[in-house]
Amino acid sequence: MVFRGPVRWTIRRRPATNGDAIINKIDLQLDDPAVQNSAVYEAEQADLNGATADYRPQGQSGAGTADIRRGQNVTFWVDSTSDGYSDLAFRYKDAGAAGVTVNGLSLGGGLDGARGGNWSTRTDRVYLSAGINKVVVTGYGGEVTLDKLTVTPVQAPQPDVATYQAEGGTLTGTAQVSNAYDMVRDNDRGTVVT
Ligand SMILES: [Ca+2]
Repeated sequence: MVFRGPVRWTIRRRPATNGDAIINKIDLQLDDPAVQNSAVYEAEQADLNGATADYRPQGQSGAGTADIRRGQNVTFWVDSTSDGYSDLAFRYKDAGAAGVTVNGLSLGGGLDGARGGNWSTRTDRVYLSAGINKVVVTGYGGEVTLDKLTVTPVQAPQPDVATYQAEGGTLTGTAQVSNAYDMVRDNDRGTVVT
C-alpha cells in the first residue's frame, strides 16, 4: 500500500496509564479519491460461457468485447471491499437483449435498446457484499456485444456522530463516577457512571 500526502497519527491514552502506552488498534482511512476510483472489468477477460471474445477494433475499452447470443453468458467476479452500494455500469451495443443477475438476483429490465452500432451504457445501483460478488450477463435473443463492466462504490455520507461521555453528564441521586472498571477501553475515557 502506498500512502500519499501527510499522514497524521493520533494516539489517545487512558488517564490512568503510566509508563508505556499499549496500542490496541490503529484505523487508517484512505482519502485519496484516485485510489478509491472505479474498477473496470473487461468483458473479454471475464468467464465466457458460450459467449465469444471479439478483438476487432470497434471503439471498445481494452483489447476486445464479448459477443453474447441467446443462452450464452458472461460472468464477472466483482470484488467489494465492504458491504454497501455500488453503481454497475454495463457498456454494450448491437441488436440483442440480455439480462443481468447479481449474486443470483435478477435486475429489472436488461441490456437492450442499443441500435445503430452505437455504444450504450446501462447503470444499476446494487448492494454488494464484502468480498467476491457474482455478476452474470445472459443473452435472451439476438446478439449483444458487451464491452465492459465498470463498478463504482457509492460513498456513504459520513454520519454526524456526537459522543457524550457518561461521566460528563449531571449526576443525581446515587450516581457516581468510577474508574474501577478495567474493561472500559477504546473510545472511552476509562471512567464510567455507576
Ligand atoms: Ca472490452
